[in-house]
Amino acid sequence: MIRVAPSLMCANALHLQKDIEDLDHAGVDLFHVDIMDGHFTRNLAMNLEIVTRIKTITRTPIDVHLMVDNPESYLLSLQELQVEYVSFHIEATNQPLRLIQRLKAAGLKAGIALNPGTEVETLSVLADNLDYVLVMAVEPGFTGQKFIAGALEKISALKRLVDERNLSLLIEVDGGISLETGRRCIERGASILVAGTSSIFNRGADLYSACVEFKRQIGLGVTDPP
Ligand code: S6P
Ligand code: MG
Repeated sequence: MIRVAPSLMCANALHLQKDIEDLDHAGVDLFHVDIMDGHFTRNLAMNLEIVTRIKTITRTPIDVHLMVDNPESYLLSLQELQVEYVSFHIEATNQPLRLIQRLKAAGLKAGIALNPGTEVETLSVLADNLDYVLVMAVEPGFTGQKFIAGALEKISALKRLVDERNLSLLIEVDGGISLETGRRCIERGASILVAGTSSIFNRGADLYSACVEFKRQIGLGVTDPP
């Protein structure tokens, strides 16, 4: 099953609630929420306060992507907020296994994100403990960047790992996902596509139609509008 996770960093902050409602009507699977600290990446995006508000208007699972130093310090708050998925960057911690175990003990799905320059082999001893891996197809920090083709080989390498070890971990891809790059990621074994400016938010159409059309064109079933 392929899941579509719109990145709410790409939504219009002036009408975030309307955008979330439109995306929910279009039948998205997850909401991808980027949290940055200005240190790990040179930008700021969404924060825990916004996640609290988002949780009051949707039941769609929240997929938090932590692009922060010291991701351990966010654990308690994310647990209290009852978000469903949390990924942190392996480049940001010295004790990834410990953090994975803590996330899972808290009842959250645990993922590790890989910067474009980080090899899949880094995950070799961790993969069995993970619910998902987030492959960055752009350098973290900004929307609207070009898809880095090297991400495709990383997806294939992860898929081989999954098959060899009979793992159930999901492969999520984030950055520069368009119809074309999204299809190529699916062919390689990706199962969650982060949809941003390249796929739905800058398509010109209203957001509901853009999302429905993206799902249809990428080969996913589309639920009828309510
Ligand atoms: C980038 C962030 C992403 C973006 C998304 C934007 O640092 O992690 O989640 O929001 O990639 O999509 P696009 O299509 O503009 O690259
Ligand atoms: Mg992200």
